[in-house]
Amino acid sequence: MRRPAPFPFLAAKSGEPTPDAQAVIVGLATDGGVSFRPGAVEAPAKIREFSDSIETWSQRAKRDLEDMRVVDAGDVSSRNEIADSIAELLDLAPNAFLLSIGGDHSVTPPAVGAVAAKHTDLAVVGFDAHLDLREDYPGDHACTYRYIADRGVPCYVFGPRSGARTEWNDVPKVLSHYSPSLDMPDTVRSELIGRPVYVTIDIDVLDPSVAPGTGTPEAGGPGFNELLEAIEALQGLNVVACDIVEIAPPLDPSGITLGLGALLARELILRFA
Ligand SMILES: [Mn+2]
Repeated sequence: MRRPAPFPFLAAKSGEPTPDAQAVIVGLATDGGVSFRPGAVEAPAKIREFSDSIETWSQRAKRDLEDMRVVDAGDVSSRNEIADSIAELLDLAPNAFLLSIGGDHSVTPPAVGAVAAKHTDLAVVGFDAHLDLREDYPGDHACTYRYIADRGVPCYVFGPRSGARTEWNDVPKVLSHYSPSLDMPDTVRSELIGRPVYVTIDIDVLDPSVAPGTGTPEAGGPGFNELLEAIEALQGLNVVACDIVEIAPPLDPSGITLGLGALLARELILRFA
């Protein structure tokens, strides 16, 4: 069950996706999987609000959202409904690029499951400060890549600098690639060429000085431009869907992280739709 957003993301039209939509935005407004500080449930609405403060034109992408058919399909507010809702959106607009705005990182496994059902041979590229390879955890946003890999979808994760000893030990068994750097080696790129790709961006991959408004910040991360460069380096791959997760508006009183999230959402649509 989706409910319409009170106002749509920048330059998007509120409503149901049409077959000719180039991009579909959906909010996954749930944070029941957090282990520490909640608040990500508010991110879809707040990122839409902040999107009003940025331009539709991107000087980096040399493209304007106003020239595109972008639909904002509203919000899903229960994790149990994510898979069905995304399957429905992919049926309505099979050729559209899908951008999900979370929510905590526990929204990603069901979203990936729905996308993998439509796009065989799907691979996941993750940007994250955390390994998220726990087998189970009170807040299961710490199990994200484990759950996805258990479903047979390979995970390539960039940026982790935090994990329990057991998680580090499991890296070679569970992940198809891991690197602290955001740069994608040619060997990984050649594995991904020709297959559909889902990109999940946990905002805590960034240094907390850049993106402080998140539940489990981890010092020692890259800046925003490095993330944009890593995303731009994915062009040429068949990126069919992305998500942005773990922005927590109550922890972002200045709005730095929300403004950054809105920019990131715009760039993803302009690059991949
Ligand atoms: Mn994380």
